[in-house]
Amino acid sequence: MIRIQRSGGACTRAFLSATVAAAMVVGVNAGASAQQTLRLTHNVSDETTWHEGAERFKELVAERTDGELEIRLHPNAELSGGDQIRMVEMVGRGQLDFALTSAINATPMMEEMAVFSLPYIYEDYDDVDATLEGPPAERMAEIMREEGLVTLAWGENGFRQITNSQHPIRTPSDLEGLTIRVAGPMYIDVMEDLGANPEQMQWTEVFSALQQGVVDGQENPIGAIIVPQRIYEVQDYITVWNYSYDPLFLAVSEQLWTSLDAETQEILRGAAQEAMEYQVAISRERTAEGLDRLREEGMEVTELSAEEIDAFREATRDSYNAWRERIGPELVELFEETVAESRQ
Ligand code: X2X
Repeated sequence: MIRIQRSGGACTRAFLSATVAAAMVVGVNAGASAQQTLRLTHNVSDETTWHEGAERFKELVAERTDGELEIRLHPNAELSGGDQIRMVEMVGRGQLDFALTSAINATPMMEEMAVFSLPYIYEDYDDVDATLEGPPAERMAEIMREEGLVTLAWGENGFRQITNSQHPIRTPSDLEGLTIRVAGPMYIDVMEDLGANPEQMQWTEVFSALQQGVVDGQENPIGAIIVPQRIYEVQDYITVWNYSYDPLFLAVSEQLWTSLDAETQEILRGAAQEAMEYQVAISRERTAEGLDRLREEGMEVTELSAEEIDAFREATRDSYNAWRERIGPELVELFEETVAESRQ
């Protein structure tokens, strides 16, 4: 049987809720096979590749613990009232067990997390993989651990592309005056560099905001989000500008983690890594086939030349430099150098 041990110490709310939950489950299932239920929260719909990755994790854990550990999935940030940022904080404090979410949502808690999504720090998947499979990812896991989050595996939201309802975007000046929904603080500065009006908003509110014209546009990855969440129903134009990459992480609250025995930890880590490998693969597949799908759905797709991309890189340089300071130049350099080495 897998045991979540009670540890001594202060009776915080999180401690109480974890022990009460564990006691309830044990109580209900007292008898032949005691089962424990843990909660995984994520902030997008149950049709996304995030959710498919979470389901794979749940299945692998059930299989490898002979059904003793059940992971219950909670999409749409439903355990934090739709708040995708509070959701991560709750896991850090031990109020929820697992989070599967994008680095951007952890940026308000740890500004360092913005390093991944600095404009044009990555050009392609090879750049991304060099950092996520090397020392930069290890360094990020240490930073997250200080906030109570144990990183089990990295997944993929993807390169974020911009959609809008007004006109094709081909140059920075095409963004002037457009109201663009953004997910986190760094993007406010990036959008301001481009002359757009950024508006930070919870993802759960974006579809209706686009539908009602409260905002003109938004930016998100194609395979993981734009296609499965049917953004094409409320947006006519998409530009593939690869301006910012966004990884997912699957993390467990440190409070829960340290209460688990080594065997259970190993099962969870292995299952998370396998599930996220799968999640990355399907996100890339769906992205590769996604543009055709979006055309079929009636969107006008704008693809950019290398020179056109350069114009966006130039235009966003101020926010890159400002965030370089906020994140910490050494950490940014670790990413930049890892990418540069992998390109040689
Ligand atoms: O809110 C978004 O844009 C999303 C779904 O990509 C994140 O969680 C950052």
